[in-house]
Amino acid sequence: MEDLAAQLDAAVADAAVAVAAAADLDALAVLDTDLLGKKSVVTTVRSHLGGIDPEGRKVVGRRVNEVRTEIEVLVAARRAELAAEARAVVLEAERLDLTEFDRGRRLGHRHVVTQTWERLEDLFVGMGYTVAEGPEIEDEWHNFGALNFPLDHPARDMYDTLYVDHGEPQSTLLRTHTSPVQVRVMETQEPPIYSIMPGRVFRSDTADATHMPVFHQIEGLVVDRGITFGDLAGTLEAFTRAYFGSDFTSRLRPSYFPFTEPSAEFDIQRPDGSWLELAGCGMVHPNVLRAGGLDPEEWSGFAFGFGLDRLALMRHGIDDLRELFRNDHRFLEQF
Ligand code: 2NM
Repeated sequence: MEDLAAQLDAAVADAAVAVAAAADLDALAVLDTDLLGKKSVVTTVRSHLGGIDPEGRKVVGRRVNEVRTEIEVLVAARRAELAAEARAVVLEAERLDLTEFDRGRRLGHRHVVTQTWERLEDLFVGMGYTVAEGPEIEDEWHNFGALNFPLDHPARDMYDTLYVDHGEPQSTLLRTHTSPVQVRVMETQEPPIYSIMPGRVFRSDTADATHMPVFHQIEGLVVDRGITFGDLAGTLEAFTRAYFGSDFTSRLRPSYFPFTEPSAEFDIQRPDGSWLELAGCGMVHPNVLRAGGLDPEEWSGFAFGFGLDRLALMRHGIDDLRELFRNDHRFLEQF
């Protein structure tokens, strides 16, 4: 009996050393079996209990249970310790470097093209214009026919049109300009019309510093009684001073568009005296008024079209259009 008690005491002491030395959870699992399983001291001592007197059996039996519990506690404590270490290793290995995104949790802001878009809207709304929008997928009539591009007219080749596989061949397309919205406004609204049409347009162009297959335009349309070329020039001059500042001025140069007659290019002059081509414009062609359901004897009007992206580039001195659409926030956050 003495002997069994000594064996049990030694078993606890040995267990404490072995458990502390267990290097990982696998080693600890093996040790758990050695210390408490079928071949362990605890189990062996218990199997000898039958051979001792009832009084001694009670004492040694109680001691067996105590030792068993002590060893279980040792193993459980070491298991918790090793599990915490293993978890710390995993967490460290899975750590993500998020410092690039943690610059004071600043709010995002609108894209530089959106800012330009909204600024132009504000400016024209301030001059009494309404804002109109229309579909990006158009029919051939609204994009070309109604705008005085007869079928097979070479001017259609000025645009690298992206056609949509729907209906008759070449009957459905991604709008190449926002002008079809102007036709839709004439169809649905009685003059006087003072509207701008901002939007996304599409051409089958290869991206380079000055072209993108998807870009943005803002066009304007005025139709009223007695509208003249002087009204067009005055409106664009007022726009120039409001948008760029009173140290800028503008001029019109003769040009050609199928939907306007006469047609002109609109240039602005910077304070340093240099000229920059900014937009196309003209008096709405009588055929276009008729296509919109208006009588050219009663109504006249002017229209103009700006490239929105170009205005954004100019304003910030950016020299490559592609930069705007790379979605690199380190670039875009500058504006
Ligand atoms: C431009 C240049 C010149 C224009 C004309 C019309 C409409 F529908 F009234 F005929 N819409 N847009 C126009 C005229 C657009 O963009 C460079």
